[in-house]
Amino acid sequence: MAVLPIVEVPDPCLRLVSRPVEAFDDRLRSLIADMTETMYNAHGIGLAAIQVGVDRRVLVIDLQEERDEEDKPVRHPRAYVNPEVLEVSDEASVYNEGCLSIPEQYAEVTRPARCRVRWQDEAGATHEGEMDGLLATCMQHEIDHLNGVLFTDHLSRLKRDMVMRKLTKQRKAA
Ligand code: GNR
Ligand code: NI
Repeated sequence: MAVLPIVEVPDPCLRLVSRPVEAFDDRLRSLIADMTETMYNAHGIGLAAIQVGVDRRVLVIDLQEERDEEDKPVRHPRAYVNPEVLEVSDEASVYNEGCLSIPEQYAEVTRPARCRVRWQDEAGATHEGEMDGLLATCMQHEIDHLNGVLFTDHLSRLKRDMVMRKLTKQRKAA
């Protein structure tokens, strides 16, 4: 397992449409292991392969909502290969989103509150499930990455410009 460097804006690779996974082999499992380690190391709750420079339709999610006796997050990493949104709710929800590729910037994004998703696991078996709450938000954020879309694309031009200006300012200060 390895912590991989995370690609940040304005790297053009974040705008690529990732390609489906065809081979469910050791290389895929090694990519998933590295992505999982990279996500935890960066204190993220999700990560898409393109964020480590790999244009394949793979993502990992672990909301880490559960805590142990020492108040440390309990880990339940899940990998989603070739995920597809089948259906979304009319009801929307708003969440203050962040992205490891747009470091330390946050903004409220409105998305469908629930979604029905089909995906494959690392062995190629197909699963389907209804998601809500933070999982639905995170899943839609990650699937957006597979299509070259960032959370800032859901904001008004004014708010998007504000986020990008703050990022530039913060990078100059660092
Ligand atoms: O760590 C992350 N937190 C987060 C918070 C709200 C909505 C989405 C996310 S995903 C983000 C990690 C990331 O950039 N995944 O692509
Ligand atoms: Ni992101």
